[in-house]
Amino acid sequence: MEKQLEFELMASMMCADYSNLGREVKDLDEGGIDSFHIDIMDGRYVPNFAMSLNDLRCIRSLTGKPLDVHLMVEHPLNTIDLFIKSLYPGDTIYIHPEAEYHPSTTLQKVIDAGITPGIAVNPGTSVETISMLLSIVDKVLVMSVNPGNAGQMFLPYVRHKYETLLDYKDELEFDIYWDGACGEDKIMEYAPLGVKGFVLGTTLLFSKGRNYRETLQRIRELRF
Ligand code: S6P
Ligand code: MG
Repeated sequence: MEKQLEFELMASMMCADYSNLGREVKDLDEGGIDSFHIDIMDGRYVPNFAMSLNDLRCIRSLTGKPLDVHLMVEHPLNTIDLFIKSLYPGDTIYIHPEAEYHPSTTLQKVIDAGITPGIAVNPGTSVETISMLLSIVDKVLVMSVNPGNAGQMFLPYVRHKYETLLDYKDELEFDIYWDGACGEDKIMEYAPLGVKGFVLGTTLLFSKGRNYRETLQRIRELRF
């Protein structure tokens, strides 16, 4: 029998139209997005710059929905206070464990501040490498493309990692989120398996004109 599943949809705000960011946030908010995904890059950990702290603060002031801050920066401990200060309980910070000497120290700082702790896992990083952190974090953001850019091709070898993490998620109490090249086909395949949420960028949300409400509604009405 077909069924409707509950899953979260996040808007990748680096793909938004910055000529009218306020309108973008309002349309996504009213269109039914669950949270706003904020990609922060330092030009070192990844070869790009995306959104700034000012963009984050601007979006934080425009919506009451949660923010999902994805830090693609070297040594996030050095600047994590700036992000923590700009967020509310219920918001999330993801760090890349490879970017930090002592990722659990940084994650503890996030936890102590009442922000939801997460790790982002690169396509080339194995579950074994990050297994000790799985019991500390609430969320695991699995990268289906290499971090740094929107509009990239899905890397099929990450499928195996989703399967492994899905096996651990209940015992270690974390949720799995999808980031990169997310189309309806991926939601159809992975939401029923237990992936909790999907970051939507150019593949599904920002490439289809500006009617976010219609796009989000169509995704919500998918039958599994
Ligand atoms: C990539 C970043 C992602 C992208 C998102 C874009 O470094 O972390 O959040 O913005 O994946 O989606 P798409 O559909 O353009 O790949
Ligand atoms: Mg991201």
